[in-house]
Amino acid sequence: PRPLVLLLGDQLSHDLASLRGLPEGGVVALCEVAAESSYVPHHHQKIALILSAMRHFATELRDRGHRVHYSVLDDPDNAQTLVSEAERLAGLYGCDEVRVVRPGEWRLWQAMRQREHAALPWRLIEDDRFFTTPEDFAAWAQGRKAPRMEHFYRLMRKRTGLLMEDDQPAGGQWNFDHDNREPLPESLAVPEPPHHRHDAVTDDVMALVAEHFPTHFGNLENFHWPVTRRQALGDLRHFLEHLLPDFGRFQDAISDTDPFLFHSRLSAALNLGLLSPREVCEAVEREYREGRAPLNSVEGYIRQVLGWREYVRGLYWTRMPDYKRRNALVTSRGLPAFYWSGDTDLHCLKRAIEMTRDHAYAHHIQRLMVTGNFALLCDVAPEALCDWYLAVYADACEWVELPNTLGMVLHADGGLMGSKPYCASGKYIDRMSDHCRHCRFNPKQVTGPDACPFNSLYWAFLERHADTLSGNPRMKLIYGSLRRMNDDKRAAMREQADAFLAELETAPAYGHGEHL
Ligand code: DLZ
Repeated sequence: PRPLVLLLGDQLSHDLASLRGLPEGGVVALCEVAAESSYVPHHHQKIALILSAMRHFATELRDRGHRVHYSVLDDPDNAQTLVSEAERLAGLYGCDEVRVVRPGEWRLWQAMRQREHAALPWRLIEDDRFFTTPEDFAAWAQGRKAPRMEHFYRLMRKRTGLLMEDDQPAGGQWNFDHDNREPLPESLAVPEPPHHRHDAVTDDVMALVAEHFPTHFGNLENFHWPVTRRQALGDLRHFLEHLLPDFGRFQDAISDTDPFLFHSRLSAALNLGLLSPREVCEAVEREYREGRAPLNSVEGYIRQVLGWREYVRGLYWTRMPDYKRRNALVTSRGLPAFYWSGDTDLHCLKRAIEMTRDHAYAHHIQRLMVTGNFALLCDVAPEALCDWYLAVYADACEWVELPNTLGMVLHADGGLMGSKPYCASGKYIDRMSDHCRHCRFNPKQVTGPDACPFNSLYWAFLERHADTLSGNPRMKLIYGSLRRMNDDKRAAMREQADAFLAELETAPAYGHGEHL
């Protein structure tokens, strides 16, 4: 056989299954294609990261003796979609099959599966860089009425032995979240994040991105993503030494000035394949075993990577393509226009969007409780919000972005990702952040000209969706409070929220306008 191995932009791992046992004469192809950079208006830094990492990886493969074809975006012969470009190259090199590892999106998986029995057959290979395969997950989920991450996570702990002492969890508990909810103190020194020097490859790619995608969101000024495994390992070391010990306790805190706090920001390197989830979890566990990091930090981190990350991937592959069409709360509002500009008086939203624009990053709790929560409370349609998250975050691949946005943030999957929606009022944001003191709205007021809009939106959301949500046992308390409110107060809140929503401008869908 003379295979062409197609490597995608998020398959940059030297131990990738399709690279193993490659026969003499096999060709490895990496393809920059217009179709992948434009199906959503990806952030400048996301495109620059992926293309620079692909170009560096191609060089590493050549250094290891592989025969590599690298298609650049502006090659006039480039067929500009992954499937057609791979087939063009297979013809060019006289290859008799195309091999590819399961991509990170159902859209591509489907397109590739349709070619399995073509004259030039495609061979699809399982991705074994994760702790589980979609098949494993399906077997676990089968017959469970309500699959829950917590059960899955415990099984994964037992299976891998991570943070286990014999058959018991380290420290006698599976979960230390109650220690992980500290707001930030008045003053706090956060370590400087690692900066990587841009080499000529990254500079070239940055110029290409500025030239080809001038209307896409974001800027390139703060580009510090690791574009090689070596740099990613440097970021991992930085996280272990400087951030992990405090990661846990400040995990849910939000700062008006610091976009990163004690978060690892390893998700982009993990999702592109520069780091493996196993090596990251093992390194984090070692910090606990050797007494350098507390268990609440270490367990909290491992739960993200071993629990949530694998769980969302399992849900994605076992529920697609139906999952993407779920809209349990039947919402239809377009994306608020200020998600593309940051131009809003709601200070928490303004800062989360500005940080996203400047870094192609916001941490979990900003994504969930600020931009996500606001969209939930405004009945933004799942598709509109999901496309935004997929576009603006450097770490966003659909397998992880979709369950997190459609499921966890918008509760549109009817409760597979979370047993209740993560809706919250301005009071919660005030407790966990220092945004409100810079904001013209008052988080303690529900109605009136100075009231924080999150408050009336929150109660109006609960009212609007009472049919779907009030029977949920985890929502009982809050619906009790709503019922005890007198009618006048409820009417005033509803009016305040309706007036706000009536003024809220929405952005045109992608492809119908400019995104700056
Ligand atoms: C996101 C992205 C972009 C912007 N460009 C490319 C590309 O030119 N070539 C490529 O192979 N992959 C790219 N990607 C990543 C793919 O979109 C990603 O591999 C699939 O969506 C599956 O996760």
